[in-house]
Amino acid sequence: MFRVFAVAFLMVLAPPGLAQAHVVESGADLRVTQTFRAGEVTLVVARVTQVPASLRVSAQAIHPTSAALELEVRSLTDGSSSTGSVRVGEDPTALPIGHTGPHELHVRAGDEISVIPFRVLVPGHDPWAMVTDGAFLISGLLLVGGVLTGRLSRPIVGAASASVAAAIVLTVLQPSLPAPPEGAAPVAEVGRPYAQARFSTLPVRPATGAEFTLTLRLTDGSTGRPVDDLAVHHEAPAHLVVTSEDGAVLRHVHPLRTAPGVLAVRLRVPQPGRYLAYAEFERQESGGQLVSGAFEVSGAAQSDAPVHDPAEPRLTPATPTAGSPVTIEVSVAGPVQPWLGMPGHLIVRSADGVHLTHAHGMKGGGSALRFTLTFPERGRYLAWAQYAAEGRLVTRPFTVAVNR
Ligand SMILES: [Cu+2]
Repeated sequence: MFRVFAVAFLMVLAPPGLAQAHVVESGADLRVTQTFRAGEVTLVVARVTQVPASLRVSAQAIHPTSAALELEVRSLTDGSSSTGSVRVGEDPTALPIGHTGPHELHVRAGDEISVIPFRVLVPGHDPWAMVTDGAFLISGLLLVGGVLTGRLSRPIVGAASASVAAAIVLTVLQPSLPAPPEGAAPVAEVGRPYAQARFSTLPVRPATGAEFTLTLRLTDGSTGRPVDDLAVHHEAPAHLVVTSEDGAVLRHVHPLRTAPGVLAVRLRVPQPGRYLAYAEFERQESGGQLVSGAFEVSGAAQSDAPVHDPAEPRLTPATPTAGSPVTIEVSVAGPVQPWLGMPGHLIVRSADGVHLTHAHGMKGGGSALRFTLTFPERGRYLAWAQYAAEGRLVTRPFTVAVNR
């Protein structure tokens, strides 16, 4: 009883554990969004509490596609694997696994394959819990024994009190002596070096209206080796924003990991000219990073390209100032579905392409999404509010003038 109370108390005091978004553990499901040619899919790998287990994998999408995804889960510990297939919005498939530790989820859609590394973690064996339980058990036995025999002498009460005190001390110490989950990676002492990024397209000179592959190669700034330790943040290992220089075209996609340190996505754009590409990602145990590149598209403009519905946002203050936060409210029609774990996203690029920022929106007053951000310097900014509604991704462009 006392232990239950003490533990409950500690749970309130103890800070919540750092989110380890690239792992499958008893705490949370792993959600990874990937942009395939057929559409964007969020793979959901359900939590496990023990191994062997059946790993339940399902697929979700804003805009459901009927295409099946072929799945394979592979243990990097012994190479064992199991396969299955899943359709968006349907029941999860169960893939048997036998180990904790590093795994890969291979996802195939048509001729595209993404290999998603992740770790299976289960609660570790905690030697302190046994000691604490033992101490409480001894104190309980001493007290109960004393009451039953009618001899609650001072030595017995003293021994019981000592056991309770020892148990409390151990319980208090436990958060600083946690058992690492089984299957966890060794902890690096410091953050990782910056990743150096190189963007390329195939073909080298894409044509309007024709599919091309945009590839991002990441190498470690220290060793020059491929960067293959991206953490999943906002439900994707990397967020890629591609804009035409004039801002008329925007693509916000989540590239596939095609090889260690290589991320690729198939794109099609309607307008020729220069395009700016930005990728946001996070190495494990390190901060976020934004890298950029550019490429050229030739050919004639496609007249049948879908046109975005411009937004007329409400700004507070009405004239934003560089270096001070501004609140931007964008009205939405109809109920908003979560996308990448948030109701809304706002991408902001300076007209010259030097700055790119990304803000997350909360539901504001009435049917509006509210974003708060700070512009770094005066000038004209291109902005795109994005949210999911009625089974599609809505992009609402607007511009903001920052005067001083
Ligand atoms: Cu994204």
